[in-house]
Amino acid sequence: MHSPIDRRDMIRGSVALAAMAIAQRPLELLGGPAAPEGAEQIHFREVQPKGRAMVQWEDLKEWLTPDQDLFSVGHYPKPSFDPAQWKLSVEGLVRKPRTWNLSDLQKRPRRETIATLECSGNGASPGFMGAVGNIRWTGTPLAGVLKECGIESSGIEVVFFGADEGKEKIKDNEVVQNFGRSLPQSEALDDRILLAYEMNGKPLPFDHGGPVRLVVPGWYGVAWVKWLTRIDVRDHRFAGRFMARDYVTLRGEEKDGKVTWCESTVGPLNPKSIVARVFRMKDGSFRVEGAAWTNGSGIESVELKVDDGKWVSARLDKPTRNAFAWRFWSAEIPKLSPGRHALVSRAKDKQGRLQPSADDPRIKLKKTYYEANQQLVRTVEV
Ligand SMILES: Nc1nc2c(c(=O)[nH]1)N[C@H]1C(S)=C(S)[C@@H](COP(=O)(O)O)O[C@H]1N2
Ligand SMILES: [Mo]
Repeated sequence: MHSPIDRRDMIRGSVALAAMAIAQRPLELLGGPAAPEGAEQIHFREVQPKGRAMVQWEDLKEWLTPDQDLFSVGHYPKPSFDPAQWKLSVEGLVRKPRTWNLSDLQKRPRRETIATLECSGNGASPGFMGAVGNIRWTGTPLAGVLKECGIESSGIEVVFFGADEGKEKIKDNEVVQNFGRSLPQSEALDDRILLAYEMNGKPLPFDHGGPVRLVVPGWYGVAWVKWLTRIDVRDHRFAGRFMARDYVTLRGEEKDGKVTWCESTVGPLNPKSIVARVFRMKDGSFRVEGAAWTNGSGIESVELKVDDGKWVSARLDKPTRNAFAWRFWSAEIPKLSPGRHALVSRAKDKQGRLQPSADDPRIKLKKTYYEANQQLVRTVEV
């Protein structure tokens, strides 16, 4: 059993109080389900393991994920460099190659965005189901920096390298590589992509890629290169490990009774939702709360199903102009008979994409664990 108030809750509580004190903040920043008065939280039978920084769904209270609850993923040993000496170079097929330091970037136009960061492995196992967070990022648009350097038209690919490196065996060669991911030139010039130097209003922590990381709203985390030090514009598609060997989804596609297999690199987010918290209200009804997110199209609707019942519409929390942030949602269940019940949600995004069930061919014929956006069934006993 956990003590009713642990240190994290206290930190979270004080963050919430601080947030309330800033009354002039836009309403959308305060969004988030308050614990309903006099309600009793019902815990799921499936227990989410603790121990690693992640969203603990049953504790989900704040729309903006507190720093200490944000997961962290690194594939190579953490890089060692003096953050004060940090530099970013833009090179390759550009007319004016250039190097920036942190204060150069901070003098450029400042842009803030709230965007959900999700690891594409999130949801692949019960121990890794909170690798997502909704964060306020601040930085300068990448597009301005690229335009200033003047990308050549032959520069079809923009490759982003982190300072972290490791040995890779490629065919019969063992070579040292930096963490690298790329975007096609047309995507890289999207002015919503940031060279971010702040997270939730404070300097970007080293663990999350400080002093500067790439923030690619609407894309899976693997594209959000941390400890960004080099941008290389090239005339060939980049096929480094994290584009072409790892973070590749293998899916079977059935047509006319025949399955063809397709490998694709992990890119933009898929629609996803989760049942996070359940309450028994004073009047005996139940309230279910959760979150939903997708690529930049935004969430269109969330539905909830109890046992073998019909899908019913959930209420989406206050709209936000920002399609890259997750939406909180809630639904009321008038009555539940004593015993066990299965609760499941599904999100639809504005592109009309529906979150698939676990037995949907899109999931059943997916052989790799990335992009695990299948509906998650949660069980309660009342
Ligand atoms: N340089 C570098 N950037 C990286 C990674 C990495 O290993 N090295 N991991 C990526 C992956 S897979 C994810 S999910 C996100 C996680 O970001 P976070 O650690 O801030 O949560 O960072 C991405 N950027
Ligand atoms: Mo990831």
